[in-house]
Amino acid sequence: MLTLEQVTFFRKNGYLRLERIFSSGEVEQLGKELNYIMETFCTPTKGWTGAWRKDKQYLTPEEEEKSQLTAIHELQHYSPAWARATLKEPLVEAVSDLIGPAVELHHVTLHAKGPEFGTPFPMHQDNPFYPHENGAYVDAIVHVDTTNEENGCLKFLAGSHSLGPLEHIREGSPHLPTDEFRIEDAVSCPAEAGDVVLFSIYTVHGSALNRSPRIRRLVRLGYRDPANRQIGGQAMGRPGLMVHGVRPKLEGVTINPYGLWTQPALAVPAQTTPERTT
Ligand SMILES: O=C(O)CCC(=O)C(=O)O
Repeated sequence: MLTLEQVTFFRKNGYLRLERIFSSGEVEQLGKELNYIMETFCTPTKGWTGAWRKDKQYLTPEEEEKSQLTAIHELQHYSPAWARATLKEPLVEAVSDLIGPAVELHHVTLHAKGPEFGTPFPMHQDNPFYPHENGAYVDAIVHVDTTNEENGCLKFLAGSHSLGPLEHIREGSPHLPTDEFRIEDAVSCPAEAGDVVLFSIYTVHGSALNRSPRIRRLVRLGYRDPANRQIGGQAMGRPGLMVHGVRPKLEGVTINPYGLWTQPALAVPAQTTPERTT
């Protein structure tokens, strides 16, 4: 599915935009079911916490006060359009070209930035939120809305995935020191509704405020090599849907009748990881 050029771009930069994975009809249905979920089950918050919120790179005091984020996990438990999205053939084929052949869905998370004061995300890796034994893990951001500089598109530090797992500040939501990892140094990755942006669990990324008059809705689908065992954090202990290939047999690892892992203790010491709430 991916061209050699696309694979080379991902290996070098740690991210890759895939155009038009979802048709306009599919995006419309995804947006409709997402709006229902948000209206029915969600309460907006101010977004990620921590001392970074006082850093003028990200927020003025007024913006800090008014910033808004709507988040919810596991949309596939609420809506068939989102259940189908996790299995979308060109998407899972692309992910399998990067970490496959076997690919397991790990989680689904919505980040909807409110209009005018849609909260920014400080530079971070996703690894501290759901650390795994290795880097065979790709996040796929489904763009329900078109993104640009005005509404807080994704921004990446190109090549930063090669740094491997980094220590994060853990006061508030895990994030990197704002003076060392500056959002100004990141490459913007604007995308159209229906596009998907892939990035490594180790790629440093963030996004600025949504200053546009409209909400900005992105949904993250986390995919991993099923042999890459989780160490802690979000969705720990829960096997996911196989979306490409079949589950390999791993020594001592089974799924019990409750649908949860039975597996030997990890050789890697468990890290203290906060539950990701957004
Ligand atoms: O939604 C955004 O703008 C940022 C998303 C993000 O940082 C993440 O999903 O890890």
